[in-house]
Amino acid sequence: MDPSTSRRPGGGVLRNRRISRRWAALGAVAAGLLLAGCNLPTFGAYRGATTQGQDAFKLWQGFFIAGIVVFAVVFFLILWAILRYRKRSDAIPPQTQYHTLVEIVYTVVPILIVLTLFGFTFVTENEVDAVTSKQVTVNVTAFQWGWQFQYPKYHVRVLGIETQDPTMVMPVGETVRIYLRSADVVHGFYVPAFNFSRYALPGVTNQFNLHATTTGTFRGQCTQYCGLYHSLMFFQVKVVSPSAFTTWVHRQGNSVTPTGSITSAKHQIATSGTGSI
Ligand SMILES: [Cu+2]
Repeated sequence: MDPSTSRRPGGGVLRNRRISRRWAALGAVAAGLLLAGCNLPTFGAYRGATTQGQDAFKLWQGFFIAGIVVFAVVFFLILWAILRYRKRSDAIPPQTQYHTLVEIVYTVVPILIVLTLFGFTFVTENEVDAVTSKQVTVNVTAFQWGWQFQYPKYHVRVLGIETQDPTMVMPVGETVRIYLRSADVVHGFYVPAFNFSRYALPGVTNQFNLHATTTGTFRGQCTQYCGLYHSLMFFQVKVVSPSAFTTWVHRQGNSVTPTGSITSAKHQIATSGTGSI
């Protein structure tokens, strides 16, 4: 039986109302999910131990939710098309060359989604990359194969090679400015718990702020394949209270060697067995 013959007068209006109600329900669910944003799963990412990392995390959550919504809509449409237009007889259904409204919708909607995601990314990147006021400065130098963390204000230098991971100590609740350099080849400064990664490039100084919000010790590593012992190029970031940071600085002050090349410092580490010189 032709379905059109069973339609009652006014049936189209009723159907439209039902569809509107379904979309309203879907919208309410989406709004509820957004309002409950804090309780949403992490989708495999770190929540971020710095304000910059938390900004990146929120962006990640937004992207993941957008991906889920797009997946659900596409999956529903595929399923609907399969069921609604399944073969019911040998009769060839009406053939249409184009459908202007549908074509406009499936062109405009993806463009709007991309523009929206681009806008959120732009805002977040500006927040993460902002280098405003700072309380502590750390010069970070990557080299084959280790890290040097130098605190110019306190004349403290921490250096570690492949067998001894160095630890960068920083105070919680204060803004730390990092000046990142490489002494030889391209390296990558990456702290997963901070949701942050940046190139260390020879001849270039990259600068960024880190504002830790929780204390703890976090793993860091080089993310660019930089030679034989790249896989051993780890470091730690230890976030402590400001008073503990001051204590640490004073303790380091007794064994400071603020000058000297990385090569000579590496030799000292190898012979003295300490990563803090
Ligand atoms: Cu490296």
